[in-house]
Amino acid sequence: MVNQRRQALVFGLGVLGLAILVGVGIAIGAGGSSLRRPFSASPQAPLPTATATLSPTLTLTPEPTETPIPTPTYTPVPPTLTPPNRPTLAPVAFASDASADAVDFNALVPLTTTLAGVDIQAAGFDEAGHLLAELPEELAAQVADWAPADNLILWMRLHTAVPVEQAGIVYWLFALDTDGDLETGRPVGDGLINPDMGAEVTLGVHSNPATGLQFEPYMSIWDQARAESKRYELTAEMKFSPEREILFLRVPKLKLGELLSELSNVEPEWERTVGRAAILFEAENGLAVDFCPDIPE
Ligand SMILES: [Ca+2]
Ligand SMILES: [Ca+2]
Repeated sequence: MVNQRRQALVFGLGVLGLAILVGVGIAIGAGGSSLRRPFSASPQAPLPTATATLSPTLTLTPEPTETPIPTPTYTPVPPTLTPPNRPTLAPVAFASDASADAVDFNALVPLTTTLAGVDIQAAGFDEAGHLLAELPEELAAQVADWAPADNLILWMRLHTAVPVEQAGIVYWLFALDTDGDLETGRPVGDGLINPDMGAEVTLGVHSNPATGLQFEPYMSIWDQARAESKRYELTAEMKFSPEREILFLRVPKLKLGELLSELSNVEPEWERTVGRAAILFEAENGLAVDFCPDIPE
């Protein structure tokens, strides 16, 4: 009984649904045909376009993975232990001389003097008397304008500065055996300054207040034919260090070589040259001399 009623209800509902569907279908068909007006004379308002409003798509960009920033690692640079490739300059070993060691020129006994600027402290020879090929670096800067290739540059350093004016006669001088040969030049032992060398030339600076001379360059060359030393004029230049404790002397090698060849019959070899610096001066007690290197006893 119940089932019959349910079936009847279902059937009734089905018929009703079908009737509604047919009605709607007819209505839609009529409406559709009424919209088609291709030759309409009057402008038509544009049909509203059914625009589907789309929700913007939210695109989720994945969070970038945070890559850890690498910590820079600093490799410590070890200090350079090897010095740059520079030629090491060998210290120039020049001859040094004691202070207050001047001797009486005739008696060769120690002599005290209070004069300034007449006591050698060092000179441009080694202890054996070989002429140094180069000046010590700190001295070379003071005669940087003297071309060493063209000039013979001699120097001596003093324990006390040279006064602007000398009280008595002074010779600051250098004697040179320019070929390092004992058999040539002024004979060995002929002078006090050359007991161990055959010197061809003596050059230096001379002061004599009595005659008005102050620091006059001079030169004596051994004249082989006459067996005597002879004064020659030659362009020589003298210079003091700013403190007047170093005396520099310059003479052109070429011109000196020509004179030595002509007068001494010697061809100078500067790398074989030996020599000695000396100061001959008028002390309170008489004529005195200081040598560097010292003369052998
Ligand atoms: Ca001395
Ligand atoms: Ca000689």
